Amino acid sequence: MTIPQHERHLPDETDTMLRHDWSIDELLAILQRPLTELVHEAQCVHGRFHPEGTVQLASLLSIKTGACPEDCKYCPQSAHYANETGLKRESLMAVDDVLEKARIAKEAGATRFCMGAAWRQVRGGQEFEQVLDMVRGVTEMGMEACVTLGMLNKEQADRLADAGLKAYNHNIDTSPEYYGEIITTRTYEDRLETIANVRAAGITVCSGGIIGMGESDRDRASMLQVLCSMNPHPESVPINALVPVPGTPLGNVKPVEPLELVRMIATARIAMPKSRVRLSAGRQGLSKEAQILCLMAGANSIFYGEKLLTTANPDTIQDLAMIEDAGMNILSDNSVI
Ligand code: SAM
Ligand code: DTB
Ligand code: SF4
Repeated sequence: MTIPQHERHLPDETDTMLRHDWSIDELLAILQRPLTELVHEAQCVHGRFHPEGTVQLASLLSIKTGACPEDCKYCPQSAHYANETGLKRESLMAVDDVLEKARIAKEAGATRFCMGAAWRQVRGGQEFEQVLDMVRGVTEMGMEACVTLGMLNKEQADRLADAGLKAYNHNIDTSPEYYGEIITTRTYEDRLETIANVRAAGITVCSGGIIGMGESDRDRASMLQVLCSMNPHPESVPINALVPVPGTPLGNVKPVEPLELVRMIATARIAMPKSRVRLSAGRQGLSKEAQILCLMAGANSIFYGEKLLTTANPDTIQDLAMIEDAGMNILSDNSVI
């Protein structure tokens, strides 16, 4: 049997066309180009590297909710803001319940199933064994399994790889310069180390960030610079627009202007041509037309299903109609990326 290229994690000839030495200034200049020029260039890059024009549908499930010891200012799951957000904490879900949700997501058309736990880090023991069973179950169903569990050491990454994990999501969230304004309980270095452990285990990397937290354009360019200096580039790059959740320190922040999201996606597409750029949190606040503009600017994946982790996402019927209106095809076979 021929193993698809991306399964082998081997470079192919297009890798020599990828750059890992973009400067912040170069990326900032791209981000600030006249919009139509920027989108045009992103479309050209997208067409060259993704001629199939597919959109990947990734469903999300919060398998352990709330009571997280970290203080990420955007996050409704942090224990630091629990009194204000009123979010109900829930312990780790049973494996069968998770697999039932995965089956429903698959029936609805998802090809990736991403399970998120509000942990600072993975700890060994029964709960981790349960997560490994979830990964095995989702993989056996023929979906790509992705998890996001906080920090991870090498040994844990190896065990997840052995269980069949396709991708690990660990976002850098923002620029190194702005990071201290948003999170104080773990460092940027900690994040990069987890990502390196994931990569070393042969699991694909899903890493991106959030816009709309009060950062500057330069911070956005700097965040992209960190991502595209990784070699290889992260296979998936989620670009989230902040969902301002009442009770979190960023709960009153004005939602990001949709065209800023378009610019961020287009710049990510140009800097990381082969990656799947995911139009992630924040779609509830976007019109269908703004979302289609994001797809035209190079996004080729969305979170699919009525819920993200704790907040709402557009309904599936609406999303399928949007993709059809955009004239794109839904990725139905994970061997094509
Ligand atoms: N605890 C794990 C961690 O932080 O790595 C995994 C779950 S955490 C919720 C995953 C990512 O979701 C965060 O890194 C952040 O980028 C994104 N996120 C969380 N809350 C968000 C919000 N209100 N708006 C946009 N993105 C958000
Ligand atoms: C990512 O970049 N965004 C997702 C996923 N990775 C885990 C999470 C978005 C969370 C939005 C807020 C919530 O629903 O709690
Ligand atoms: Fe915890 Fe992750 Fe939320 Fe930060 S983003 S508070 S680590 S669940």
